[in-house]
Amino acid sequence: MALTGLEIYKQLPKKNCGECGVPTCLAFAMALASGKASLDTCPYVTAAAREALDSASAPPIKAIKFGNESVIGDENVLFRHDKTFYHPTTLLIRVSDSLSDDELSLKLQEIKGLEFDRVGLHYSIDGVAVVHESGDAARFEKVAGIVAAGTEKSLLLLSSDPVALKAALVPLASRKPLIGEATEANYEAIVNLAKENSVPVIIKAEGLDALNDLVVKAQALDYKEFVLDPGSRTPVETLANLTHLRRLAIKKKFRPFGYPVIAYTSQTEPLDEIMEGSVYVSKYASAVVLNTSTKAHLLPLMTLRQNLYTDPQKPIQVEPILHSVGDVNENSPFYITTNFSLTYYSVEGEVETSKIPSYILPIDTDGTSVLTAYAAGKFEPEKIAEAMVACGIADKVKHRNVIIPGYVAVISGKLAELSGFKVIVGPRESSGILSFSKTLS
Ligand code: B12
Repeated sequence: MALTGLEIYKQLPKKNCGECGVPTCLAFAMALASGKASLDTCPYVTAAAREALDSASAPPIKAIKFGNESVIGDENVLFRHDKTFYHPTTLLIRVSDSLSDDELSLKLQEIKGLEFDRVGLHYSIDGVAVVHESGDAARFEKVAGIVAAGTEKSLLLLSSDPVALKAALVPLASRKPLIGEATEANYEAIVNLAKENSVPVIIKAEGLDALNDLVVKAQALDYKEFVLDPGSRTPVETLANLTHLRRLAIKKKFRPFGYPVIAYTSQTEPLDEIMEGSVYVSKYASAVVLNTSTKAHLLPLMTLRQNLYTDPQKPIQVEPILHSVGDVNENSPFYITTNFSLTYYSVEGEVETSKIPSYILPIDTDGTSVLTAYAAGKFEPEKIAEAMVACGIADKVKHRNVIIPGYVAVISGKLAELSGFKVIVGPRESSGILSFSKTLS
């Protein structure tokens, strides 16, 4: 359980020096208890007090790092609107060691192709989970080696046989894979294997009570790089467990559950599987292992993930400079929009579809949509006219036409006056740009 402010205060030096940025040790203790301060800012805390206060100052969910820059956990809130989410769910594709060499090579090829660009961001799968199902330790080791050679992504090596797991892990230890799974039956061997190789390990038990008991026993081995698996494999049970685990970790600061959680999809139909994966990405899996490696299935899941893990207070933006679409020339149409990525790429996509090489100038509206920016005074004719001069459009085109979004038709008169350009009011929705573009010329 989390310590109260007064319990923390008892451990502090009580100098009231203010060097932590808070005037008194009591106020500092209260800030620590509510997770708003870090113990590191107290220059006089003793080692003994630090040890005692560890649970109060540690984040509610430990950050676990593995593989190729995968970081999971370290979340502080239940809902994104409470603050923000930090570490997007790591998505791993399951590869069984029962696949033949040909099937394996096809699967790896498919995984390699899982790269997407959307709204100016690059999406990709984070890792591959090699699952020991063949019953043959040598095959598991071989498949793990082939997968490691075939991808630079993060690795998860999954076997409940400590001997097989060791054989696969040792040659790949420098890749820092996540390993699993430590169960009641094998946890000493597997947690110690993880500890010897400094890799994180999955602790798996059926249900939350058993998981709590096993985590406590595993922690007694003096290792804490854990990822939790509550054992459920149906969507309803998994969702319930993920929700309980996240609530207990964040709301109750229940330390045995202060680790990231992994979930495995169970549905065999790809679209059902993606729906299931979407549930786990939304609430509250830190990592999800999926069967499908088909691009069309995974893109919606990655889009959902990107939406959830985007801080709405910091919208994704494009650079507010003159952009060229296609092989522009002095007759190219000139469009104005905002630098909110979603807005810009909606417009850019349609302009590209029109196949008319065009200029687009996104105005710096702090990444807000057309009407949000207009309502907030960030899409004013004065600002647009200034940006038009700054980007030098008058030297790039011989016409003097500027196309503005239909939603802000109201600014056309003032913009024409300030810029000296003829203002053409475009359609309200970007989907109208294709037919609108045919009326130009
Ligand atoms: Co707001 N907000 N909002 N908002 N918000 C809305 C825009 C709206 C319409 C809600 C309403 O009252 N009905 C009003 C604006 C009213 C008006 O002026 N008519 C509104 C208001 C009033 C505000 C606030 C001023 C409220 C307040 O504080 N009093 C604040 C301002 C914040 C600030 O910066 N100070 C505000 C705040 C917000 C938040 C919560 C922060 C988010 C902002 C997210 C963001 O912009 N990054 C927000 C949202 C999400 C919205 C909402 C729900 C959606 C906006 C959006 O993302 N649209 C709208 C309501 C709605 O539209 N349903 C209200 C999607 C993008 C892609 O649309 O930029 O318009 P878009 O682009 C489309 C078209 O315009 C067109 O293509 C795109 C696709 O069709 N297009 C074209 C774009 N560029 C171009 C260029 C050309 C040449 C052409 C032809 C077409």
